[in-house]
Amino acid sequence: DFSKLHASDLLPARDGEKWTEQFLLAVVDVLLNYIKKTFDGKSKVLDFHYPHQLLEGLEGFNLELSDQPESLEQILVDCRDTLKYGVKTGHPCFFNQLSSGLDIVGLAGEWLTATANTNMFTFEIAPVFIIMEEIILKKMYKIVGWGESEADGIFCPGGSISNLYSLLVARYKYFPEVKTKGMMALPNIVLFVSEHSHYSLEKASAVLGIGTDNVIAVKCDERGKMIPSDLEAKILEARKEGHFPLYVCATAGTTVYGAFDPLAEVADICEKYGLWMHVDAAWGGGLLMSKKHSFKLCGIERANSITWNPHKMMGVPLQCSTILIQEKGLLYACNQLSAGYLFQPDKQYDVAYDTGDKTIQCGRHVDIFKLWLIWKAKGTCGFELQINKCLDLAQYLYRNLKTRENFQLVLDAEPEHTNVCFWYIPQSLQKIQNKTELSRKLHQVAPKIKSQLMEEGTTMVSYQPYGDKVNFFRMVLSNPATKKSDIDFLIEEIERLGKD
Ligand code: ABU
Repeated sequence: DFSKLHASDLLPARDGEKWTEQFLLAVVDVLLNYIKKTFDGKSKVLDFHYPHQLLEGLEGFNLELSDQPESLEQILVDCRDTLKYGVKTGHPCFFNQLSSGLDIVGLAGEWLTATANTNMFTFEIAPVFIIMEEIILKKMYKIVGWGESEADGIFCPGGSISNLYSLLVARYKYFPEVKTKGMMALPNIVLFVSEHSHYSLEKASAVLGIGTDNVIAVKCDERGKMIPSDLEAKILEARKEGHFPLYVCATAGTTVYGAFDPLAEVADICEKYGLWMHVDAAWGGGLLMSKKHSFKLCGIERANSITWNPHKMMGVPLQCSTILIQEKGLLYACNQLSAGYLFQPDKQYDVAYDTGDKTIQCGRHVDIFKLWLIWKAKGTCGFELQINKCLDLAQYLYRNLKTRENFQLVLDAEPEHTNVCFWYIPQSLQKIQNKTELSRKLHQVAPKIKSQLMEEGTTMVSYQPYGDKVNFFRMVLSNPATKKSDIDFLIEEIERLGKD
């Protein structure tokens, strides 16, 4: 019974050890219950409530803060309710996001990380984690096909920030004076991204003062792959107009279609015109772990920089994202400011291990440990197995949908990644001849089904319009816990809720 106990009874309180142990065991009990439910296919994915309901408070779950301390009993109830009204992103029927699953060893890694509660900016306060980061980054350089000693990299908060780093470092490589003089000292630089690339490249351009107007969209084919001839034409056009073509971002695994750009051809063009080549492999990078699927990223070894998020296909708990830079020293040169209070040059160890000065942050969360621990626990081959399994399931879904008359695939081609995009077309819509009316009605189908799925809490899958295509479902698989029966269930649910 924790009803008479408060935070002040826990360590460092005198005699706080016993209550600390009991309280933490009770918290672990709450977490274990949630974990068991997460893996129980019969449990709900979510218990959906609207923002106003959460703001008003639900059956003893009050999010408002009080001036007086609440009992530890209430704190435990709050822990339970926070999980209860959240979304079980590790549930085998959660298909909403590119990152899903709940890796138990990774979870243990997060618990340890939170317990260590340290900061990645200096070796002096994160010695073990810094060395782990170096070891894993070297492994990743090797996997992408770079020599392990001459490359560089850093773990950072998410793929968008990794992409921002790539542009920041590319700009510095061509114009180091930007660090001191700013954008006024530079010609009008432009960059090239595919129509299907992630929006973070435009965001990075805005943040770095390059401007979104200077992000040039390169056409894609019907599968969502960048068309190299259009890239070349756009580079030449930009040159003619007096711009400075600086950077190309190719994508390995686009967010919606899961497309892989032709990396070798993009590399040829970058080499020919002297542009920095970045590969956004936030989503597709995991396929490098698979002997069966890594060929889809052929040419990535020629990139100057790569974004790769282990929190997506590799199933590492959020967040775990990397930026890899082929040229060693650039990250430091670009970002180093040598703050005297933190990065003293006369420490007793090699201060190159104070990786904080490579970053645009100061404080940096320890994202490395969970990945290191999972890698230890399952080995490289464990990642390969889980990635192959997800790809097999995507193929199963694609082939299944092909046989169903109420479903239409957005791309009628075997999936390259785990993205499978499709429309559900209820019987009543199949009779409509007028294209405009059909589009208008079809556009409403996916959001309606999605909202019902969420209200009932049985499964979650994403949808979006794309280009000239009205709202369609985007199914993605990255959770090793998902089985064929979960895919069947999703299809049945869409049919159940969507039929006339
Ligand atoms: N950073 C892209 C994530 C998008 C998604 O999970 O759908």
